[in-house]
Amino acid sequence: MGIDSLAKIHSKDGVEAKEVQITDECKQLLSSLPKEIGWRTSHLYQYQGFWCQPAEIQSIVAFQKHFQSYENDIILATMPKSGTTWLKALAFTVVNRDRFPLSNKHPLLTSNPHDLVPFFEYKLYANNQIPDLTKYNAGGPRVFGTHIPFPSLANTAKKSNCRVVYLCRNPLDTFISSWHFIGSMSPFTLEEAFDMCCKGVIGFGPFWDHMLGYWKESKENPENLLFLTYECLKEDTVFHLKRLAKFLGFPFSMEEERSGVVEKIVELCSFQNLKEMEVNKKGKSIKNFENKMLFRKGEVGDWVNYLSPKMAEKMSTIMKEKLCGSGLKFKLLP
Ligand code: PAP
Repeated sequence: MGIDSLAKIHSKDGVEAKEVQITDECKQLLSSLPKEIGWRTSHLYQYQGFWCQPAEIQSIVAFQKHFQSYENDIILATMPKSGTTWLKALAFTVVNRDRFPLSNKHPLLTSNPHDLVPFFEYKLYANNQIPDLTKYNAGGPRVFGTHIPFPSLANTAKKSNCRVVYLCRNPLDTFISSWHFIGSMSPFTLEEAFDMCCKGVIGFGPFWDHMLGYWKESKENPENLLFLTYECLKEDTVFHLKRLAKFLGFPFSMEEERSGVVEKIVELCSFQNLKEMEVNKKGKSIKNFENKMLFRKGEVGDWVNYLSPKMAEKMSTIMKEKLCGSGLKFKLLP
C-alpha cells in the first residue's frame, strides 16, 4: 500500500494511519498532482490550484459530481481557522430562529456548531459517500459549511442562486490559529511552517487565491455572495449580524430589534459563551479533534505573540502584492 493509500495523519506519537480509504480512482488523480510535505497528512496535493489533503480531494471530487443545489441553500465558506465555528453558530441561529427560538432548549446548548452545519468535505461527502440530503434541514433552508475555494464549488452551487457567505480572517492570525490547532502534529517548526504558508502551501491555500476567488465573486454578484471579515465581525458584531440576516433573507423585524433579539444572538454565539458550554468542552465534532480546540483565544492580533516583525512583514508584503488592485485589505491588529 502506497504512502498515501490511506489518509495518514501525523500524531504526537508519530504517524498513524486513520481509516479514510482512498479509492483507486482518487489515487490515480493524486499521482498526477504536484505534492509537498504536509502539516498533518504526509503530503498535500495541489488540486485545482489549492493545496489539500488526499481525503479532502476525494470528498471535493464527490461533492463536485453529486451535489445538487437548491435556490434557498446557504453555504458558509472560509479558509480553515478563520472563524468557521462562529459563522456557523450565527447563521444557524438566525435562519432557524422561528423553529428554534432563543431559550434554554436552543440546539447550540447541546450541539457544537459543526454538528448543526455540516461540512461538505469533512462530513457529507467524506469517505467517498454520497449523502441523502433530501430530509436534511427539512424546516428551513439547508445550511452547509465548506473550506472549498470558490472556483471549485460544485457548478450547481455556483449557478443555483443560492447564498454564499465568506468569512475572511487576516492570514497572520489564521496561520497562528492553524499552528495551535495542528502544529504539534506537524513535522515542521513554526518558522518552517510559516515559510511554506508564505509559498501558499497550507491547507486550502494559497490564502490570497482563496480570498480573491470569493472577493471577486462578491463584487460581481453581491446579491449571492456576502464577504465578511473576522476583524469587522469582532469589532461590531451587532451591525454585521444584521447585514448577515438581511442577506440570508431573514432580516430582523423592528420588534425583534427593539426587544434585543440581535444582541441575544450575539451573546449566545460569543466566543466566551460557546467556549464555556459543556458540549464544547468535550466531544469531537471534527474527526480527531476535541471540540475545545475550536475555542482558543478568539482575538484579533494574537499573532504578535508568536511571529517576529520580520515574519509579519514578509507575509504582509506578499499579501499586498497578491491583492494589489483588488481593494481587499486586512486589519492585522484590533
Ligand atoms: P475550523 O476551520 O477548524 O472550523 P475555525 O472555527 O474557522 O476553525 O477557527 C477557529 C478560530 O476561531 C479560533 O481562533 P484562535 O485560534 O485565534 O483563538 C477560535 O478561537 C475562533 N473562534 C471560535 N469561536 C469563536 C467565536 N464564537 N467568536 C470569535 N472567535 C471564535
